[in-house]
Amino acid sequence: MEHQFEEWKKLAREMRKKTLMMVSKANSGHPGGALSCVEILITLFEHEMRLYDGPDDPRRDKFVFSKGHAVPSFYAYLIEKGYFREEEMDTFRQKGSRLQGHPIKEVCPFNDFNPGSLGQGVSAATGMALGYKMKKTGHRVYVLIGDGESDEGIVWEAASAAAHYHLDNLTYIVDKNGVQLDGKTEDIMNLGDLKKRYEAIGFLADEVNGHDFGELLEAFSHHEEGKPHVIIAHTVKGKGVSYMEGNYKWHGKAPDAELLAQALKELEEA
Ligand SMILES: Cc1ncc(C[n+]2csc(CCOP(=O)(O)OP(=O)(O)O)c2C)c(N)n1
Ligand SMILES: [Mg+2]
Repeated sequence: MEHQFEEWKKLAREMRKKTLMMVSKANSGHPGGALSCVEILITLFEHEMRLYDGPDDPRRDKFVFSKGHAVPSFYAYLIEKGYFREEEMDTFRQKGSRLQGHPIKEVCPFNDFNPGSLGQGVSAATGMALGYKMKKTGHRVYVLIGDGESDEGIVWEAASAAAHYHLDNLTYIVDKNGVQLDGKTEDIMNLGDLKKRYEAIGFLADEVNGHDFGELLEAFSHHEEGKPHVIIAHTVKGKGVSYMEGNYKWHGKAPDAELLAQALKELEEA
């Protein structure tokens, strides 16, 4: 596994570099939340999800990128894996591109919902899991949620339904980077103890360091019959770039050429 982690760390660095290059080139996008979920995406797609023969395989597990604004690191992953050509990076957020500011399921592999309005992906993923459960297809559904996104009432309506209908084929992953659009989550709308909240509703809940592959793998291996699963992943917004880390100002702002160069250098030397 150690060898695997070394490979994944290299992949994480490349994903972070490409994320920043895309956002900088477009002069638009959301680097902070894209950088915080890199290890979560790698663990999901390199280990946890059953992808079988790829995006078009009807048997594969489903993925909802509910905090869809943070998609550049997912595009970077798909570029690294050859699902998008490297040149396509330059079209990020341009008209007609497959790489829109929020992923489009018709053109983005492994993306099973068109997100954008925060909270809705959680509700959609929960409905999908209910459908698969009723049809006994065996599909699992995974949804990536932001901590700021967790202010949305719809998240909690969905969570209640997930527990009520015993959706043990459903996993919520909360990217708890502590920061939302314009400040710290605890200052804007304190979420309290998320683990306890989910447990009180009826979830199996884990809390991990969301940059630690070992902890993520361990949490993903947990399962309890009849319960939906939530993994609360503590992360750093802007992870890997000194001037972005923990700073809400980089939620939705692109680095210029000079700051991009600094970021790429830091990632290379880390
Ligand atoms: C319903 C809705 N309200 C507001 C927005 C605008 N918006 C985009 S990102 C964001 C902050 C999200 O914060 P968080 O979920 O913590 O994301 P992350 O830190 O992972 O980037 C907001 C308010 C939106 N996309 N949808
Ligand atoms: Mg956040």
